[in-house]
Amino acid sequence: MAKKKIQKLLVANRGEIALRVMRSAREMGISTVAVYSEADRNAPFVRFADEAVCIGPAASKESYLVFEKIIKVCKDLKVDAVHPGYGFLSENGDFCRALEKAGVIFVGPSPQAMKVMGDKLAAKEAVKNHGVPLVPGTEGAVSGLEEAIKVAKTITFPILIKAAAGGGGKGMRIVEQESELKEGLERAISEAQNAFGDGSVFIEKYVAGPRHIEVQIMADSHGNTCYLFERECSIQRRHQKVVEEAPSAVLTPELRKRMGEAAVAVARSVDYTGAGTVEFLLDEQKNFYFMEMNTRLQVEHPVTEMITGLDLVKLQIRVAEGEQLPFTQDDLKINGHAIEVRVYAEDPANNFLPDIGTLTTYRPPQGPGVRVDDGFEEGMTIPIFYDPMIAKLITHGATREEAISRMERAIDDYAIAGVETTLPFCRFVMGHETFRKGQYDTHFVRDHFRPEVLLGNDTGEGEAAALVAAQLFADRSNRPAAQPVGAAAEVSPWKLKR
Ligand code: MV4
Repeated sequence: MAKKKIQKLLVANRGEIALRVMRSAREMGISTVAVYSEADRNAPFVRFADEAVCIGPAASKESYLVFEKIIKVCKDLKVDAVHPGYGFLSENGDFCRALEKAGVIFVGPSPQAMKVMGDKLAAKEAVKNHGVPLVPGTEGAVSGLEEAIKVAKTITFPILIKAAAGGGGKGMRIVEQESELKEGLERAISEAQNAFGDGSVFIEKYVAGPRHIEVQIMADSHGNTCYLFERECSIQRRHQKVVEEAPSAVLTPELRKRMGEAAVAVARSVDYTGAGTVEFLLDEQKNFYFMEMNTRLQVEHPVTEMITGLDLVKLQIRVAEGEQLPFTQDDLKINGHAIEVRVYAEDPANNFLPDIGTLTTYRPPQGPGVRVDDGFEEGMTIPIFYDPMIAKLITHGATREEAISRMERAIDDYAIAGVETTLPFCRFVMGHETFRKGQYDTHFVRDHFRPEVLLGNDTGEGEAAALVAAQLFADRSNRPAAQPVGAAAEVSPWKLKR
């Protein structure tokens, strides 16, 4: 790969990630271009950019997803490279190719690597001869009921039917016994066809009570690939992550090394370059299995930055310029512990219903070990057109305990009024003994959370919940009330309890 200095970077994204990418670019002396929709005219990322171009109406399909408009801006403003952030066009191979044709660098992997990893079956096929453990199941798409029955009997029920074109939990179906297999298979195929335009499905042994552990990798175009350790993302709701931490509380150094090396093997199998994430399931016996690879910078990348001291965006940019990674695997060490909680404009007391509105009060927490990646300011309205994430709150500490207590302090210091947020839910998680022990899996929310615990009228079903409530009460009672004065009507129930 030829080396080429990037002097001007366009960020094809919005909100917190656009701002976060531009900050690193600026520190590198790279000038920044924002593209924005009419709904984001006054957003901080637009103001931060050296240049900004409106690319259309609020709806993503008419702005952030129209890559012809973005490529036109690249040509008009003589942009050298595009960073796609996450979501939107970040995993769109056609966009990469169109940029390539226009002579613009895409900050990310090759379209080919993206394509293979975007197809879950192709991904399994690519990695299977590289010593990466896979969940037992079909090799390739299921040809029909006969094969499905045969495989299911070999691997034993329960099984999981997954769509090849799915991912992130979309298009999955559990089948508990043979009598349900015919109908389950038919439905899975028709759902996959409808949702993705591709009816290919495959079968895996269903792993009960798994943990979601993903490994951050970083690869340059000179054949160097390193793992930047893992993130534990098991606290999620309907496949939406809410709390992430690094490192995982349950990996031994030996298991960490094995998973890290497996992740590197996955990346190498497709000649991966740039930042990527290899997702594994870890079962109760601590066997790990490759699930999928995400070919983008992820929302939760800050926890990795906090424990490694690295700036993943700067590394992505250096790699895109054709530079070598500035470290080897042996140079990388884990420093302390980091936790991220996602602050969504959703009401956790009301089935996480999206709550739109204006941030009448918005004061993020500060202080040692606290990082806030956000894209809003007080007085701004959360647009209804996009993901309702307001911010990511990240804390770092010397130990997991310190990261947790720092997170509790930071959540309590976070003043948001005007919309309901997931902060009370995150506070609940931090106080929960199962979380504090690190002994949680992907069923945590289902098994431990009921909205009543946030409303303070818990019916006494769970001792843990009562303990948490008592803990929260004790925590609050020795603190002065810090309320936005005169905004009582807009104060959230969480804030009222303080
Ligand atoms: C599984 C599984 C159990 N067994 N595969 C969901 C997202 C996708 N990346 C993989 N997923 C799962 N695959 C087998 N063979 C359980 C899940 C799963 C899950 C995984 C990670 C995080 C949260 C999850 C929630 C439900 C199911």
